Parts: sequence; C-alpha cells; structure tokens
Amino acid sequence: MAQVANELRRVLDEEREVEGLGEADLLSLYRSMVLLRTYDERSVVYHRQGRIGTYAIFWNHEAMQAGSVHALAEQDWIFPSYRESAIGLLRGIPAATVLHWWRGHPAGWWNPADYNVASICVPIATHVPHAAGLAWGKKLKGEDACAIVYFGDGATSEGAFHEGANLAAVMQAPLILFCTNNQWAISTPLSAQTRAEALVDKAVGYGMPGVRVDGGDVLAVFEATREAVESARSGGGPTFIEALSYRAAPHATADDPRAYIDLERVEQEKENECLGRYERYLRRLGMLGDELEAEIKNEAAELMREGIAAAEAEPDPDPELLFDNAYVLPPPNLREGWNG
Ligand SMILES: Cc1ncc(C[n+]2csc(CCOP(=O)(O)OP(=O)(O)O)c2C)c(N)n1
Ligand SMILES: [Mg+2]
Repeated sequence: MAQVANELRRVLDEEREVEGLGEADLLSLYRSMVLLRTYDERSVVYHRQGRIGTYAIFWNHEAMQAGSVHALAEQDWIFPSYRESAIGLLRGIPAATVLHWWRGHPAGWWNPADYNVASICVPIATHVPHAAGLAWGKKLKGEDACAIVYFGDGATSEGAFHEGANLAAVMQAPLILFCTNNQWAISTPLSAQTRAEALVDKAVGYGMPGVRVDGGDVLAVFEATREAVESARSGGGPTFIEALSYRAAPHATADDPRAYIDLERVEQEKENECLGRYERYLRRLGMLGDELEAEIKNEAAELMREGIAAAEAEPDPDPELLFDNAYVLPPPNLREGWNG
C-alpha cells in the first residue's frame, strides 16, 4: 500500500536544516516569499484604489507557493488556481501581466508554453485533470518533466479533483497534487467539507503516497515537494501533499469573513505568519540582517511600482476581441455592428 504520512512535517520549529540547501538557496527562497508577499499586499491596496478588480488574497500562503516552486526544475509545469495567481512571477512572468489579469485585460493572458505555467484556474478543481493529462503526456513522450497542481481544501469535494487524482494514479503520471488546506472554502469550514480526519488520508483511496506538511513552514514544504518530485521523476507516479494552514485574510476583496470566521484563531495565525517565521529562522542563522531585508523588500516594492505603471499604461482592449475566435458566423443579434 502507498505510504501516507499524516504526521505534520516541520523544519523551522525543529531547528533542523534541509540537506542540500546552502545560504544562496535559503536567501533565494526568502526573495521569492517577499516578492509574493509584496505582490499580495500591494494588490489589496490597488483594489481599494480601484486600479484592479476583485482580488483573491493569498497572504500567509507564500510559504506553500515559494517552497513548492523552488523544488521544481524549469521544465516542470505549474497549474495554479486563483489563489496562486502570482506564482508565475517566480518563473519570470512580469508583474504587469498578472496585474492585467486582475484588471480583466487580455494582456493578462500568457502563452503557458513560454513559462511552463498554465492559465490561472478559477473554476474549482477543473485544472486537476488538465495537470494529470499534461503529466501523463510527459511520461508518454519520455520527457523528464513533472507537473504540480494547486487546489484548496474545498476542491477535494469536486468531481474533477477525484477524476484527476484517480487518472494520475492509474497512469502513474508524474504529478504533484498540492492541496493548500487553509481550512475554509469561502465561508464553508473544513468540518463541513469532509468527514476525513485529514485530507491527506484521501491519498490512500487513490493508491498514491501522501504527506502532510506545515503550510507555514517554507522549508518543510520545500523538502516534501522535492521528495515528491524525485519520486515522480523516477517513475513513482503522483504524490498528494496536504499543506496545513489557516486562512488569515478574507477569501477575496469582496468578502467580509467577520460574519463566520474565528477571529481569535486568525489573530494567532497572523502572529505566526509564514514570512515572519522564516525571517526569524534566517536571522537566527545569521543570514539576514536589517540591511539585506530592506534591500530585498525595496526591490520587490519597486518591481510592483513598475508593474502597475506598465499595466495602467496599456491601452484599453478593442471590444471586438470578445468575439475573436468565438464565432465563424456571428449569430444575428451580434451581427449588427460586427466588423469581424
Ligand atoms: C466549480 C466551481 N464551483 C464554485 C465556485 C465558487 N467558489 C469560488 S472560490 C470557492 C471556494 C474554494 O475553496 P477552496 O477549494 O478551499 O480554495 P481557497 O479559496 O480556500 O483557496 C468556491 C466554492 C467556483 N469558482 N467553481
Ligand atoms: Mg480553502
């Protein structure tokens, strides 16, 4: 039977080191987390200023995103949900492109093959079968690449999740199913989502290994994902990773969680948020000081200033674009004024 470890894996609190990670790698992980945090915090401000539309906040999810991406190689594919909208920044997608996406501008679409990053998926779990299919395809072609797909706790109740997970296991596709268990699906708590004791237990039913990590611990996430990637590359098929977290921000800018969330629990989570935890770890190791921290944070802030300026400088899209590639023959109600 596939091994499922439902004991929570940790690194930071155990004060241990992850094999093979030197100072440059640890700081590179830090830069990625700061970039994501800055993207997220600026986006909430841009939303309030009316410069982007509704935005899905990922504050305190940065460890899950950066830790897992750093365990991948360039040829590996990333399938993000809306919660990982800015994960492509770690693969070189410009901030302006992602900001365009949240501005509803077509310049927010990129060619997935340019970055090995699929489109941001808003329907819950529908990208899981896409990722399973791509990973299976890589295996059939004999390519040395795997895929990772991100989805939430709520997504595990969707048919598409089941279909994708089962297909990946049956075909032994090199896929990492990365569940960001933030314990909420908008206002639905995990307890109303499943009777399973832990989401990682679902892996047993698909016959794939499962591992449960502290989602606020970037090094535990990195280590668990690296093992899953190694297993995928060596023909071991898919792995299910449950990263345990707690949503410390509203679901999105359109949500007011005070009506349903446990505010005390949110405060606890904020105090132990993932970036601060990692900063304290790096400081204890003597790798991070005030000057370097300020330099890295300023760099990220500058990137966002440039990104929003570039996004706002882009001319409005031609409304005709809505119909491009949609109809060979537009229906009569659209023909009036149609120039295509
Ligand atoms: C197929 C589908 N059904 C419903 C929705 C509406 N919806 C948007 S976010 C969300 C909650 C998803 O929760 P979870 O999977 O835990 O992800 P999280 O938002 O916590 O990252 C729902 C139901 C949707 N986007 N797609
Ligand atoms: Mg959730």
